[in-house]
Amino acid sequence: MLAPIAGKYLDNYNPATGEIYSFIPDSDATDVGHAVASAQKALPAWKNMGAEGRSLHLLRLADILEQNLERFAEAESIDSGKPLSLARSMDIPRAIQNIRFFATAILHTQTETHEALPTALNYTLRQPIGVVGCISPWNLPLYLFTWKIAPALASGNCVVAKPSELTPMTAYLLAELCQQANLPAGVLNILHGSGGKVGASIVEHPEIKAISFTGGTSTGATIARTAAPIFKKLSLELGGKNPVLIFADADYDTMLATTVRSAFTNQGQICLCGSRILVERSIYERFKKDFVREVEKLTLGDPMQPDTRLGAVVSAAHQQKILGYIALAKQEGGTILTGGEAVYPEGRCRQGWFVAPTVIEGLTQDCRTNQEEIFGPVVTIQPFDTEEEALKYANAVRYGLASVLWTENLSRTQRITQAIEAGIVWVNCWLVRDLRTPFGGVKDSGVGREGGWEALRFFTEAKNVCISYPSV
Ligand code: TXE
Repeated sequence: MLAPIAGKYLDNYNPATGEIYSFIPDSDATDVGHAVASAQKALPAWKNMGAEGRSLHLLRLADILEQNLERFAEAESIDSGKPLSLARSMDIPRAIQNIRFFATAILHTQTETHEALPTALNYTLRQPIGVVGCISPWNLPLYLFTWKIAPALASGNCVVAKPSELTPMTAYLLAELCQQANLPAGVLNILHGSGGKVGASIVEHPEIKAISFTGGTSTGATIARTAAPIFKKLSLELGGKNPVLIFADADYDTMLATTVRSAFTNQGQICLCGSRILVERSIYERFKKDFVREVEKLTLGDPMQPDTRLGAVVSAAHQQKILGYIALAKQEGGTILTGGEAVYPEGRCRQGWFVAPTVIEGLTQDCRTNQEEIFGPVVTIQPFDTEEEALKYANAVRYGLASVLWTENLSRTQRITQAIEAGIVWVNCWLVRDLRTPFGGVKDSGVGREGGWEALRFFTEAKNVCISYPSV
């Protein structure tokens, strides 16, 4: 592990206490240049090692990460403010699963042949792109970092990767594990620093041939502006403003418990959280009462405590952004049913950045609170009268990442799943993930798909080989 060439560092905060607890390299374009050179040097051997060799390396890394699960869960919780229980049960296990999934997927790939008798046989070679860039956000730090680097490496690319400067710790620790796993030097190059500096330099570098990015929609637009004229391959996973459609015939108890989770898991800081809850009018009042009661039962506080369900939000700036949206919701005529304020827990977390889980009603679909991504523990609830109206509200935003539908009616399920503008529709469930499925959004939620073969296809170039048959 190397120091940044310019010798500059950024502060890294613990969001639950508001204290600086480490420094991270403030890397720049020079560091990117070195990372690219080291990736290029490592590329031929890594590429030519074959799927089995790469698979063994990655499986070893996953095993070592599993042996370090508790240490990584603690590090993730301290760095991001999320409950330790969540990092232990979701973030780190999923990071291990990501690596194992792609390490084994590459052992089962197939490719196409197109036989054009009597003239020629075509077959498709899927070859690694070369050196690729992976840029990930702060909400699910190691989970999303590995979701990108695992398919990139498994496909035979060498990687220059950057975690968010807000949550760098587990990616830093992963570098240590890569050394323990004897991953060849230069195969994975992890750079730390700000998006505007080192992130932009990764996107601009002409020898980095593809970028896989997850983060905000406006950052995605900036990256696309840089990458498009140099024809860089892009996968963009951006924001969401996901609707939850609840019909009166839903399995009520399961729906209620799951809707609390889909609203507030990770303090609402998951791009898949359902932040616009649309409820059929005949059950609206009942839902409202029960939902608010359940939300008020959520324990908010020290992320290290085992019963904590909501921890801190990621930064002081993000806390202010969320509180700003709550103030805006009030100006727009919304009523705060519960929450609506910053919380200062007793004890060591008094100076931390916490926001009470907040439920708002009384807003129209077109107001900013219902249109813009808040990315915090804030949801709105709205009644609807007909299926058409529910669908109209669901689709009336610029985003189209995930959606959730609660109904027992099969015909309605088929109508809505066809018409809803989203990359993912969960019917009677939420965040049930199968890593083989395509993952991504439509409209301003992104371009391209991750997951399964989609990711392996993104990180390879297809080359058609056409061999003429001898004339007989
Ligand atoms: O994301 P950014 P931020 C949304 C959410 C959130 C907003 C902003 O609405 O409030 O995005 O969050 C790097 N060139 N999501 O500020 O800035 C940056 O360093 C290259 C949704 O954290 O997009 C980090 O590593 N890279 C989302 C990564 O991009 C740049 C999850 C994401 O940061 C860069 C997180 C640049 N010019 C936030 N600028 C989801 N869909 O999962 C920044 N970066």
